Amino acid sequence: MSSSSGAALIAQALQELGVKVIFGLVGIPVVQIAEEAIALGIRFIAFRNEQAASYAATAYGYLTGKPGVCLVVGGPGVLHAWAGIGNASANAFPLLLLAGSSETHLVTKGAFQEMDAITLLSPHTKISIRSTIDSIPESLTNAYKTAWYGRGGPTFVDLPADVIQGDGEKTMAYAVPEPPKAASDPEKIRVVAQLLKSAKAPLVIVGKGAAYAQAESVIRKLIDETRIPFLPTPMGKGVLPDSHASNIASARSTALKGADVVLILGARLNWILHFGDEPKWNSAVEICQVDISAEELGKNNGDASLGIVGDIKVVTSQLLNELEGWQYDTSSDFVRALKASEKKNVAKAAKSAKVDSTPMTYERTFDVIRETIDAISPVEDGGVVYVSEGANTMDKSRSAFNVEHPRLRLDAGTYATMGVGLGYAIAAHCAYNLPSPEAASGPESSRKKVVCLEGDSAFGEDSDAWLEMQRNTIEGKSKGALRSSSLGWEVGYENIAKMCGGKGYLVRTPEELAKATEEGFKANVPVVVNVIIQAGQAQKLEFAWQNNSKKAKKDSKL
Ligand SMILES: Cc1ncc(C[n+]2csc(CCOP(=O)(O)OP(=O)(O)O)c2C)c(N)n1
Repeated sequence: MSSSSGAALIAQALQELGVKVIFGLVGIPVVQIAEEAIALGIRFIAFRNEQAASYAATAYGYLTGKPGVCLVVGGPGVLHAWAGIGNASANAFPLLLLAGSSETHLVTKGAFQEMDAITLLSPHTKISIRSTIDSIPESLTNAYKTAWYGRGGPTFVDLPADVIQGDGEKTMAYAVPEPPKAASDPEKIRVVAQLLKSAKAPLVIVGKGAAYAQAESVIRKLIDETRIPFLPTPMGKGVLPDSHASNIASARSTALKGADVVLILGARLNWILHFGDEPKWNSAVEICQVDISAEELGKNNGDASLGIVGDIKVVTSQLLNELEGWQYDTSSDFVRALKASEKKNVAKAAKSAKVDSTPMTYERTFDVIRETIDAISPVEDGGVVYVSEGANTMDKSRSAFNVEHPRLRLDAGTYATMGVGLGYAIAAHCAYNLPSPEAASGPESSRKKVVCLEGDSAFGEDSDAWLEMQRNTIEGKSKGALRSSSLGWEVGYENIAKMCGGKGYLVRTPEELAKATEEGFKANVPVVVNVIIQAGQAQKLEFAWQNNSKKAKKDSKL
C-alpha cells in the first residue's frame, strides 16, 4: 500500500464522508489540508474571521441536515471558532470542527500556537479527539458520525502538525450512512393520539427540529387532516406555510394560554417557549413532546410520561395513522378565541406597518422591504432566505415576513447569538446556490437570494442628543452621559459593501428604501442598504419572547 501525507488522508476522508464544502481560515499547519481538499473538488469557503466561519458551518449543517465542517488553526483559531461550538451545541446543529495544533513532541515547550484544545472543548462537544497518523480514519468518521447521529451537536478533531505533515496509509473506507431513524413505542402513540382526540383546545408547536428533520410533508398532512391549530417557533416558520389556515402565529399568547393538549414537534421547552410554564401556558396543560433526544423529555414543565423519543418524520406518520379519520372540531371556543385574537393583532400590525413618519418605524421599514421583494420574488416560490438578528429587528421582522417553505429563515436562535448574520448568510448562499446544492426548499430550484435584516446594536439617539451625551461623558458627568448601548448614531455601513466591490445605499424614506431594495435585490453583488430608522424604539434590551416566568407568576398573584 502506498503512503500519503496526513493532510491528503484527512482530505480524502472528508471527501469519502461526502463533505462538499468546508468553511474556515487557514494557516500553519492546516493550510495543506485545505489545499488537498480543494484538489479533490471540495469547496473551501475562506473567511477573515473564525467566529463567522464556525457560525457558517453550523448553519450549513442545519440547512443541509448533515454536519457542517469548519477548519481552523490551533490556539487562537480554536478560541475564535469556539463560538460556533457553543452555537451548535445550544441549537443542536451538527458541526465538525477540525483544528491544527502544535507538534506532539513540543507540548509544554511554548510551541507555535500551542494550546490544549481537547481539554478546553471536551465539556462543550459531544466528542473531542486528538488524531494520530494511524487513527485519522477512526477519528474523522467517529467525529463526523457523532455530530450527526442522535441529537445534532458539535464534535472536534485536533490534528497535530506532525500528523498533518506525517506519512500514513489509508487503512479503511470512510463511510457513515444516514442516521437511523427511530420510531416510537406504539403504546405511547396511542396514548398521545387519544389525548389529542379528547382535547378541547389542542395545539401543535412546530420547532426548528422539525425543519432540520425535513419532516415538512408529513407534518403538513397531519395538520391538513386533523385541522389542529399550529404555532411555529421562530425558525420552525415555513415547515408549514405561514399562509396556512391553521397557522395561529398571530394569536400566540392566546394559543399558549388556552391550549389544553400541546403536541411539540422538534422544539424544546426553553426560554423561547417560556419553559412550558405559567403564566404564559395554561396551568393544566398536558404536554406531549416529540424529540430525538430522550434526555430532553420531562424538562421544565414537560411531562416525561407523555414524551415520545424518535425521529419526527417517523413519529408524526405513526401519529397520523393512529389519528386517521379524526378531525378536530374547529367550531370550538378555543378556535373562536384564536381567530378573535388573530384579527385584532393582524389589524394592529397592518396599522403600524403604514405609519408614515421620517425617520421610518421598524414596521414601516419591513413593510416596504417585504412589498418590494414580494413583487419581484413571490413568497410561494421560496426564492428568498431571510437571515435576521437583533432584538427588535429580529422580533418585528419575524412576523413581518411570511415564509412558505422550510429552512428559509435563520435567526439568532436558541443562544440569541448576535453576530451570526454574515456567516449564516454565506452558509445559506452555499447551501442553496453552489452547483449541486446540498439544501433544498420550495418549488424553485433556481438560485435563492439571501436577505439579511440586521440591527446594528446601536441604541439610537439622534445626532444632537448623542453629541450632548458625549460631551457629558468627556466632562466626567455620569448623568446624561453615553450609555452602554450608545454606539455611533449614523455609521456608514453602506460603504462597507462598496469597499468589497458591492453596492451600498443610505436611505431614509419609504421611496428611497423601495428603490434601493429593488435595485439591490436584482444586483449580483453584495448589497448593503443602510436604513436610518426612528431612534429610541427599544427602551429596554430584550427579546419579545423573553420573560421571567417565575417573576411573572409572582406578579400575577398580586
Ligand atoms: C453575542 C451576543 N452579544 C450580545 C448580546 C446582547 N444583545 C441582545 S440584543 C442586542 C442588540 C440588539 O440591537 P440591534 O441588533 O440593533 O437590534 P434592535 O436595536 O433592532 O433591537 C444585543 C447586543 C447577544 N444576544 N449576543
